[in-house]
Amino acid sequence: MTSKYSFPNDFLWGVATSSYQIEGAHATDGKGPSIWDTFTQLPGNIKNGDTGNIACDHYSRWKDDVATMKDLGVQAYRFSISWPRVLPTGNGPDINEKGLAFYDRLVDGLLDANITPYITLYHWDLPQQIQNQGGWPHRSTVDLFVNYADIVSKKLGDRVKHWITHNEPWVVSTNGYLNGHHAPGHKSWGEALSATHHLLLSHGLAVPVIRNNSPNCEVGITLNLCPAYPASPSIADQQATQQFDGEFNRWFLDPLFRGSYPEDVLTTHLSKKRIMSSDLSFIQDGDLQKISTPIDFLGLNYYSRAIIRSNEIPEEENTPVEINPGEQTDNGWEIHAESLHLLLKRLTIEYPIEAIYITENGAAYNIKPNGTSEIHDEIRIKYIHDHLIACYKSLEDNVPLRGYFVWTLMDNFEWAEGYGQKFGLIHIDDATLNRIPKDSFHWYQRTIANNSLNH
Ligand code: IFM
Repeated sequence: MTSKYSFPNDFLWGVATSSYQIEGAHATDGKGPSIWDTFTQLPGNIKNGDTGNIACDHYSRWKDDVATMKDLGVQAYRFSISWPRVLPTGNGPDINEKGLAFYDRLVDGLLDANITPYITLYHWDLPQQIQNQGGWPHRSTVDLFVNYADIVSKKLGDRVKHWITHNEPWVVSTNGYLNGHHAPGHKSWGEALSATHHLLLSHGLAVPVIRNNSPNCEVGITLNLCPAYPASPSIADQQATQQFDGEFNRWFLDPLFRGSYPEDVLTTHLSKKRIMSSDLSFIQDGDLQKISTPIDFLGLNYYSRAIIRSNEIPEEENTPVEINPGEQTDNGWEIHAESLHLLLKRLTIEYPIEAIYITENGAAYNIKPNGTSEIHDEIRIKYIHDHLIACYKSLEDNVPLRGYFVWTLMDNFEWAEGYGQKFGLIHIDDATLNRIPKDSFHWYQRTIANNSLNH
């Protein structure tokens, strides 16, 4: 690093997307239904009744999108594979060759454009048929995922050398099986905890399979982590913060990097009767060893921190709140870049993590074109700029941070929020699906070209 905010020469700049959020269904090419196809059809689940049926139509427009990424100058593109596009019922050997061919062409197109593919195998679009058989709370889904990982890595592993098994297992289990905000919309502690375990187990079992099919590759998993701070110094707030950290962060980090679930969280689940100890039989002998199979990197998705106020503060401890949330993005997430720096340091101190990529970071700002074909989103530029400073400081602190992927390339289907929340560097015209690069696109382009924030 030579001048202030110049990044190391091998620092990787990228953008990220996911299949259901951008591709569009194109079911006539053989894709089977996913749980999101089902969930979005049910009235009331998604704002404005939006669906991913068309999304950004990336499935048809991928060549133009790759050309745009080349123009942006990114060295890497993180995208996900739609499991039911490859295996319509979720199970092999019933492969949809047209679906697999789509990703084959995309990988070749990226490599021709000098963009390294980073593939996420599971970004939430579970084949509906697997959900019909019980979904992630059922152990049978583990083997089905490993089989799917095997098929995809066999086909693409000669060219793809960076693999992410799962995206944000916390969201899959919590939003999918505990609070019902996401597909399949269930509400059960028992299901949520067993889903988490099976997601992690399927990750651990897929790692050696992918390595075998893709010589000299890197394999990791992406977690969304959220640093937590007590709103006041009261004991109750500190305990609630420890509990939040346990459920949100350590429940995933500990099994992956230490081979055990955090005892304090298990005790809380049992004492609050969220689950009975007999129900924990989904954790079988040897599972944690498999889950903690060493990996090459951790993918970190960072957006915000949490400020925790206990709802059980005893009268004598009624300490006034000392930390209040600061400015927020348009979806109400507090902007706190320094927490990313502190989180990165904590990860390297507390866990044996070889390398980290920021696999997602970005902001929802719902700015529309102003009548011209320009979108002035300085606030997104500031958000990304400040988080890159946090990355820079982390590199100075010797965090093994290898790269940064903006979430996201283009405005897309933001799950239960529909198309209302816009995280993209590129605006998509609702009527024509034409792509319009925002000011943040041009700013990121200069940042990559200079490998630096000094421009
Ligand atoms: O859009 C999502 C993405 O699919 C997973 N991480 C968070 C993003 C913003 O909510």
